[in-house]
Amino acid sequence: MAQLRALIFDVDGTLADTERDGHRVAFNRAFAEAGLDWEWSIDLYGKLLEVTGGKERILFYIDTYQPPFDPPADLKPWIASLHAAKTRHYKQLLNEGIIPLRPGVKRLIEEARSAGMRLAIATTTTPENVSTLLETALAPDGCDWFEVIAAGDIVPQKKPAPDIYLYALEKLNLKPEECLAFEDSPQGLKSSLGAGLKTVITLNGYTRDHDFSNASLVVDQLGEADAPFQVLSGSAGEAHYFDLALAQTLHRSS
Ligand code: XBP
Ligand code: MG
Repeated sequence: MAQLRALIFDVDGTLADTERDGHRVAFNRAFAEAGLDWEWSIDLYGKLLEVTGGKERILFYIDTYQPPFDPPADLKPWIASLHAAKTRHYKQLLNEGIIPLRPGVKRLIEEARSAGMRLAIATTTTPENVSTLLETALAPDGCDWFEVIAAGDIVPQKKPAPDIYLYALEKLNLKPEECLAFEDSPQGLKSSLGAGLKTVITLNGYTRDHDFSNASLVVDQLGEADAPFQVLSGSAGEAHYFDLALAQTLHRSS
């Protein structure tokens, strides 16, 4: 039986609840700045999350909700510059400190670090979004806590394809059976499972009604000693919150 050597974390929805009050707001600010009358409501954004990646999400929105849209320039570079403005607004929101890490995230990462567990990130979002979140919400040197930060356009296909997890595994030089992944979405779970990783799901407002039956454990949050998690599926034994001992137990179980 392989030893557990690394924890690999998704970012949006898993480390922090970034989508509704972060990414969505940043997209809307970029649209307004560009003189567009597009407004992504909380409900509409839930539907748009089906498509991962901000540039891909804008293209999907144009195709589905705005035809026939006549872009002011070539579509791809125009979307790229609109998306760059969105990234600027998103980082500004993070710098305002309005989006904290989810319960238990910092505690688990600190525990894993002290125990010598290797840490990695596998996300669809833009690399500078990840570093800004880690530096503002985790620790000023938070990026250095992760051996591999696999993010954005570095792989051919975004989640639900397994590419980003396979990339992280390759950089870690580890096999999937030596790692445990943390995700929040069906697209993320498909990606991590596709790379052969056992996966823990922490649900959020946008993902709580989805099917996660193939996950090793589904909880509402990682939880804290004084704020226990709720187990939605799988077994957490006697645990009331997610710690490294539970990660080891899940990793060992078939
Ligand atoms: C979530 C996503 C991302 C963000 C937007 O990624 O789908 O697209 O919503 O990020 P994950 P960008 O859960 O894998 O972290 O606009 O920077 O693409
Ligand atoms: Mg996610």
